Amino acid sequence: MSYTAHVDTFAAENLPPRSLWPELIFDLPELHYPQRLNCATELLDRAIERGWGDRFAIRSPRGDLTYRQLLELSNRIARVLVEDLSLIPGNRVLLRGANSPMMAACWFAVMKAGAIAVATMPLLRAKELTDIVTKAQVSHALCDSALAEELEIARTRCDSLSMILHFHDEAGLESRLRDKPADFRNVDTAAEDTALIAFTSGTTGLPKGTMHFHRDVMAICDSFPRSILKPVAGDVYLGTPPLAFTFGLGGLLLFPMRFGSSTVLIEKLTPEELLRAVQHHRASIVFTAPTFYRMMAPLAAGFDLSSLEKCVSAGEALPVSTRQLWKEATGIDIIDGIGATEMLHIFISAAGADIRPGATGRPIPGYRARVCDADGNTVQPGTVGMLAVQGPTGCRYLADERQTRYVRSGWNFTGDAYLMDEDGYYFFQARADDMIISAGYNISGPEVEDALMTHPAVAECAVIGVADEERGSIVKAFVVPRKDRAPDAALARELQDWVKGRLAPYKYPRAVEFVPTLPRTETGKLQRFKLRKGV
Ligand code: 3UK
Repeated sequence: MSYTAHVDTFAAENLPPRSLWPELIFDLPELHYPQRLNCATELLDRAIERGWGDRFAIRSPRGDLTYRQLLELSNRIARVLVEDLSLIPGNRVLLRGANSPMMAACWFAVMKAGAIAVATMPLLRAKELTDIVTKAQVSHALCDSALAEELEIARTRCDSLSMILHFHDEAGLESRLRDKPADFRNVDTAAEDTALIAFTSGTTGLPKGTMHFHRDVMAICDSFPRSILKPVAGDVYLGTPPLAFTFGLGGLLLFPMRFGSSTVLIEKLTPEELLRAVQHHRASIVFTAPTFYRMMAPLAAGFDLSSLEKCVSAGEALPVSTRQLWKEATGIDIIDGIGATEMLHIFISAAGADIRPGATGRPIPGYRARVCDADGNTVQPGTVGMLAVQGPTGCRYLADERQTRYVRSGWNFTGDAYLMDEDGYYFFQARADDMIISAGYNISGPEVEDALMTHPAVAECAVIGVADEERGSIVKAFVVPRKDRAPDAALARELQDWVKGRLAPYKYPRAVEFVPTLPRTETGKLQRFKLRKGV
């Protein structure tokens, strides 16, 4: 590792041993990168060399930045980090803020300085921040002044964290930028130097930190967008996932920058606000979660969405009924894609004529996948098993024993039950922990949800197994009814009959509970474990 540019060698020391890494494949010529690579040089400095300096890189309610302005702002922030806060290459820098131009510039500044970005979800509280700061031994933090409080509490519990600077604060980071020159010499990092540590929340245990290299950042830009999204320079990207979630980092920052497009960064969006923003900014590409498409569909007619061309959905399975509702409302067939923090971004997807409703798609060029039995052997097409994937990116947990659970025999096991058909299309079944075993039958919670969601009275729903003396578990549905339907026993019966008419009858929900909302993460994922625990 003598070629590393990291002076602080924490990352290299805490990577899993190479023998526990997944096998990495670089089949495609566009995924061959030089040994020395800094993703900020590639995505930002190069953009100016390509003549994109005067194009808008970022648009936002806080103002717009051209590529040149974004470069200069990032350079100044990098200087503050290095000259004022004694940052050295390899240090971990926590980034805390909702999506904004400043958050994006801070991310690039950290890359330029050869440090490691640890971006955190805006809603995290002191306890969660403490766990992350401690685990990643974070030394510096750049934090939106509006979110300062919880981080200050965390700081009192974290010895490693010595420097916090607030942005969106004239007395904070902004005051230091004024007298900094607008140039900066990027640290000449190695392609395999860690660029970011992305934490995955999970439902149990301490958060896991996934370590990704400068090369990985480029690899996601040169796979999903090139083969599936097929972007053009005039594209305008917009969406909801936070930059702290790698779905958002890729879709709302890295991909647009790779292709000279612009991105709209807005701090918080409701479904209605997202539609209004598409109309206002004439967005052509939207990234969001399935539930957002579902909630936007009935509102879409009230907006001019003529600029919209491509809609990407990830984070959880896209119900067929949601795909249909969105297509009826806008004429657009959603691009579903499964990604994971461990893999950095999407690895199975399909667009255009390749879309098959109900399927996530096929492994995207650069990646390969298979469906395995409990021993890790590939099963026949049409058989449900565990999904395993390989590609140019993969799982490397920061000092974590769970590495050997995710990576086995060189393959990444995402924890998802999948089925591959004869044509090589991959059909999501359930998270392994969301499979319900009732009276000896294997029932996929999401499959029952899909069936329920085709009923016109169902706005949203979640299906789990609850303990039952006789059957082991029974299927229980939590249903958010549409406003115009009374949540009563008659509706519950109607829904049960609806499922019986569409799926094998043993899958119908024996219990139905009506609720006003469902518990979801900041990234739009259903928290079925909360329903199981009854919290
Ligand atoms: C589930 C899906 C069915 C699946 C992510 C795109 O979601 C992302 O990362 P996370 O680490 O969660 C990973 C898990 O989420 N999942 C995601 N997408 C789909 N299930 N269909 C889908 N389309 O269980 C997976 O193992 O939060 C998504 C890009 C980057 C990401 N980090």
